[in-house]
Amino acid sequence: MMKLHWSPKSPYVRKVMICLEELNALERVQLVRSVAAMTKPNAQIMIDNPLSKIPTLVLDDGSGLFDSVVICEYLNDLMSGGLFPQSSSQKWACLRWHAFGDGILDALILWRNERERQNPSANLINSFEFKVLSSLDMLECESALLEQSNFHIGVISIVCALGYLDYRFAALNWAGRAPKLNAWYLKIKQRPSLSNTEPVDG
Ligand SMILES: N[C@@H](CCC(=O)N[C@@H](CS)C(=O)NCC(=O)O)C(=O)O
Repeated sequence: MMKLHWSPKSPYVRKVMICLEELNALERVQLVRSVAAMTKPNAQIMIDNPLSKIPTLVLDDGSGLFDSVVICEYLNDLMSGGLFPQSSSQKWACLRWHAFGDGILDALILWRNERERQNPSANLINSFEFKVLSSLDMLECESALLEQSNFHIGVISIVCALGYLDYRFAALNWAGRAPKLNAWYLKIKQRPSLSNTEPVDG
């Protein structure tokens, strides 16, 4: 049985959980609640991943696989899934959205770390906000394309970024800024793999 260093709060872990559910592979993985914080390296995670990040997947042979980008593709291959389209007509749009969603998440995680410090840098906070709002503006322009898209890892990553905005940045009111994107999101978030994995405290 594989083992996943897991948390119900992490948007990157959520990508993996969505893939597992979409691929009908949930029962192949044992979830291990692991706390990962940038300032507190976790010895248990580091046995499997010296970078102390989640998600980390421990394979049946004991080796640790990371990060979420690699784990999701590994699971898709293992289960012969369709979450990583191969035809070039879909592949690059998919991988671009995958990088885009993950990139928004990277900015949000750094933003949250900064705002929780004692003397946050206004420069950094303003820069993260500017990048995230600009990303939302671009996604708003792409909402018709998202609407037409097959369900794949690119869509999963964008949904995880929007879900994390709802969870940790509610005051930003992203939905008010990007109404077409929000209309798409409200529909797609009802898909069981997405509604079952919304971030929660715990
Ligand atoms: N690029 C990584 C990012 C993973 C990541 O940053 N996870 C956070 C939790 S949401 C973490 O483990 N942070 C602990 C740390 O950075 O030390 C991925 O896609 O898996």
